[in-house]
Amino acid sequence: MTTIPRGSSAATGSGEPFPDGFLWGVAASSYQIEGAVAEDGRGPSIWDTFSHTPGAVAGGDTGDVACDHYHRWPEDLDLMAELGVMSYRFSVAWPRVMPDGRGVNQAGLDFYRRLVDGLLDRGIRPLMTLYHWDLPQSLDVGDAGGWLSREVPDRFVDFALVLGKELGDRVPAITTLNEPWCSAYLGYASGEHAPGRTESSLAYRAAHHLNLAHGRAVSALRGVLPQGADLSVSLNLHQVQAASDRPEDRAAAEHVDLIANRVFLDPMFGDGYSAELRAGTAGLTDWSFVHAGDEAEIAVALDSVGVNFYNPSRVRAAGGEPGRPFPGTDRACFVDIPGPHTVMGWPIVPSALTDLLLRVQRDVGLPIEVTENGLGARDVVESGAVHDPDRIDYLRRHLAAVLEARRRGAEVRGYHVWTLLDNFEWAWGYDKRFGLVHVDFADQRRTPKDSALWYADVIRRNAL
Ligand code: GCO
Repeated sequence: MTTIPRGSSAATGSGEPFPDGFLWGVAASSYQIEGAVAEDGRGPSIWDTFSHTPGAVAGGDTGDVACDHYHRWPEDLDLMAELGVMSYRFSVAWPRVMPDGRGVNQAGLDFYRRLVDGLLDRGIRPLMTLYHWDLPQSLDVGDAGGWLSREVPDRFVDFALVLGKELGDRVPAITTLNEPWCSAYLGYASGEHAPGRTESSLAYRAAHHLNLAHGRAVSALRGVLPQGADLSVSLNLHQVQAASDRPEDRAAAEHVDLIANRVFLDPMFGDGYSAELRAGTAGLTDWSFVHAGDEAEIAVALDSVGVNFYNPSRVRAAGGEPGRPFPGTDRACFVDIPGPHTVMGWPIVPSALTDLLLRVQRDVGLPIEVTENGLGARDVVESGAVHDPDRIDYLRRHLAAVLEARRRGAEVRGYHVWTLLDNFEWAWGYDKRFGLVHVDFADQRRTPKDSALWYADVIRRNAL
């Protein structure tokens, strides 16, 4: 049993208060923490397949064991309770509940019922993510499988309804998709994520079917959830900057905003796929996979919106000096942003979070929760403690950015640190640690870092 050392707090705050009722949370996802990948009837996901593909993940790491959260969840929920966490954003492993994407595995469903009841027993609000990338492998067969298939949105509705009927009476908040941009563009254009496809044009078909799955699931859930259920989607919108004032660089930034952000925002919250988007991608796709009525099905009413943010992006027009292509297009390349960076190579620019939250307030106009924000580092345990001042500084500055966005009109009602436990960081494996709590993957020992003590103090005082 891990306990939070009493009395030791990383630092006293500046005193800037958050509003009464502000939701302080942590976020995680099934494949990154659960392990037990073949236990109690769980079937394989596309991430089981991908992580076992030689060369796909740093160090050959997989989610086979991860944080063993499938067995250790009571201890982990106790840790959250000790920190004073009020909201836990977790995701459901689709293949644990529906191993072949069609039949229900009651043992898998029972795990999530125990987890949810454990959260409620500890006074922690469950925020359930339906899809955090672990698509059942059985739904990704052949070249036109997975999110390229028009059948998968309906399988997703089946999955959403199983969870809605089983847990809808006790889970007050459900978010349909986590970062559909990653699923579509990293999964089908760059190949950095499962299923590892590398054709830019495929990303748009996948993005559309993810949008369709989202809209259809929300409509279906409305029919089985109690009044007052909060339905949302969690987006990692790019806060994208032009590398210069040159017209071609500004055009590249606008193009990236179109294909990476508005490809989701416009159909979900606006008026469908714009003529600008269709024209801007004419070289890659004809959008014939969008059927009559699809856009109306996607534009369903939501109750809130989740924003995942780590850093802004900066792009220039493609061509000229070499650079990392932006997934899904041959018209833009990433360029670096000068200044401090994390070990992930991500720039630290808290003001970009303020700008993004104000954009979401303007373009979406729903209550906002920051559903992910955190710092990856290479933390080490020294004499039973983990000193992570960089993470404390990162979190403090981004929470200050949330306060600034609130001051300027963004209705931000909650914030979730990514993440409670060091875990499987996708293609980076276990080398990059985002947790408030250090995990020794050799013996699963949990050690709260200084940032956990600092966060507990912020929660207690409801102030920076
Ligand atoms: C994401 C995912 C998380 C990551 C986290 C750190 O945003 O990519 O939702 O699963 O682990 O963001 O990269």
